[in-house]
Amino acid sequence: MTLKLYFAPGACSFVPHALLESTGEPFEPEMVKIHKGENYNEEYKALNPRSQVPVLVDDGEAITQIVAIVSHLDRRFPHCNFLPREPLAHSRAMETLAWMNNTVHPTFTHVFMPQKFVGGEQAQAEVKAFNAQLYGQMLGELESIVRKAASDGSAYLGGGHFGPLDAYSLTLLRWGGFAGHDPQGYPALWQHVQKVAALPAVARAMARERLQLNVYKGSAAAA
Ligand SMILES: N[C@@H](CCC(=O)N[C@@H](CS)C(=O)NCC(=O)O)C(=O)O
Repeated sequence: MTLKLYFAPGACSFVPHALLESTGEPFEPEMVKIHKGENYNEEYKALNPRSQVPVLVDDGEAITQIVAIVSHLDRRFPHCNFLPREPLAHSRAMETLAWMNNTVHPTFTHVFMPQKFVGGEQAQAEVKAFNAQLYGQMLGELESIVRKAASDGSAYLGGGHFGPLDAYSLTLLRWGGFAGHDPQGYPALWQHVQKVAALPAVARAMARERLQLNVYKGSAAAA
């Protein structure tokens, strides 16, 4: 079995990257420089015609989309318990994972790459400002999710084991810094993310991507 992950530093590909590190199994990390447009070259487009990271290649089969990759890794490495086994807890975890991936994540994309959604500098500035404010509300929702997990006695967002919700929370709160939101404004989330970043496997993924946890430089920085 060979596993290869195409990732970009600081991107959403951090989620499978951290999970793969925590399996303890060998995998090949392949960096894609999206800031240099490498995801649009012909070779990469042959791998993923949508030109996005992450891509997980498992024994020659390319799998895209975080939700699908997470599900694949969960089945591939059942002993890691990336997702809860109990049916309702599993559905709750998938509910939150889907929300992170289909709502919170694209809201940040509107902040980071407004040019993907609208033309013209002024319209782009408006899209960016509107979504940066919306993103802050979503981090507030994530703060409530973290508080609820803690009050339920769960060490991690999916229950007793580190998993995709924890890795995604780290990524989303980091991105919040780029959107002008101080991570310390979300105390439970910030505390949780710091705990997750200290896990040896997560720390290894962060070191490979050279990630700084707190990228907040003031609210004006997002403007
Ligand atoms: N729904 C996709 C989202 C993937 C995505 O948005 N990837 C971003 C990085 S966070 C990307 O590759 N962007 C490059 C581009 O669009 O040019 C997934 O779950 O994999």
